[in-house]
Amino acid sequence: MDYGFATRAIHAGQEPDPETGSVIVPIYQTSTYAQSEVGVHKGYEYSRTDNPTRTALHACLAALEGGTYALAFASGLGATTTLMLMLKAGDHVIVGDDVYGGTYRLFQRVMTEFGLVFDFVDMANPDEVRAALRPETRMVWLETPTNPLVKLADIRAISALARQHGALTVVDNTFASPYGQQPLALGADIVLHSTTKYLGGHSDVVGGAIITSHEQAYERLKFLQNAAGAVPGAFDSWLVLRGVKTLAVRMREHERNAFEVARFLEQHPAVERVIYPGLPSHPQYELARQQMQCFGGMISLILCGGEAAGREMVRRTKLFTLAESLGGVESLIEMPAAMTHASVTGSKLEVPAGLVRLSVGIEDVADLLTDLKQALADAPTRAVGQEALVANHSEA
Ligand code: P1T
Repeated sequence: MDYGFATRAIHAGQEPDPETGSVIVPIYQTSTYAQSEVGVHKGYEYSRTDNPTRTALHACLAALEGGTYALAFASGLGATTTLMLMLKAGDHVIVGDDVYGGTYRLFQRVMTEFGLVFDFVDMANPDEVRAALRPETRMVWLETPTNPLVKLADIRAISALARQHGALTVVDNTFASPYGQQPLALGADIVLHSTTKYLGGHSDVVGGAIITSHEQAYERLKFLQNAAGAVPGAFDSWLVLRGVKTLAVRMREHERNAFEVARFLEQHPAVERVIYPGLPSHPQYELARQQMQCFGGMISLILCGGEAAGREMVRRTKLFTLAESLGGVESLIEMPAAMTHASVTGSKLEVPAGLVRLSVGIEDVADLLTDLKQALADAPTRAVGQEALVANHSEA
């Protein structure tokens, strides 16, 4: 039956246990499974290959992204590494010019050593993707919205271009979550998640996932998941499965709070620029409305006082904890250039030193606004800020 999103999040792959009636999928904390004769078993041999708790998570994640298959990994980067193992020396990958710093580091400082070739282009402009395609292009890799500049890519247009060329499109859907955006329905071949973020939702687990309906890609990835071994343990699989049950309600609250925070910041005299796909001021607002069902809780901003003011803001917030990561129920704040994206420094992907990133949680929004207000109380405002920005520039 074709259940709605919230129903699938709670039930897909999670029928009560036929033997005990357990309503919740048990944590099968075992590495191996008894065989009655050599090769005769109940579908499980060894937990790197398969584990029943992980199997339930696979079914649930596939149902949420509208895919046929899903595979869970020990981290988002574990999933990304496994996807790279589908390629061989000489293969070319087109990547967005704004991606998570760890993704860039893996591609540029690890995978190039194995002969893979990466081009980083502005995915906001499909013509740049078209111009970058080469005979040996095997994969187009995009984040939308991007981390940390919250730029969008037109999934439908780029997937169509890649498909014509015989290349696979991979969408890192971590920022939007499957509640906010369904890349497979828009033509993408593979969806990737850091389940550490909105899917887990409680900042208590590190994990990753790949979802696809592409049978050949799945067969290869399933083989590689076992062959390379970056699998999550049973308890971590269970934590993600539990987190996902409340994904729909959490995402609605993240979005509601993020809207209020974004509007508050947009009005604040100390704020130079706010980037949130739900704001009409976002340069790709129309695209956001077309391809996203929920704009999520990620906001980036630049203060009039530049980097110094940003550092002061993140030092002063109390409810917004200064920490890497995102997508949990609690609000976080960070400065990507010095933290999550330190590894893009000096590259084409370098992000503004003064950029501040908020992961808006689901606390009472009045408390979040009060916290931001006090953190910005002494920040340089527009007139003063112009001078500060000029000063920053001349230093560079
Ligand atoms: O941290 P890990 O579970 O390995 O996921 C990597 C990853 C992949 N894709 C995106 C879009 C991500 O944001 C991340 C991880 N990001 C952070 C830790 C961060 O604070 O941005």
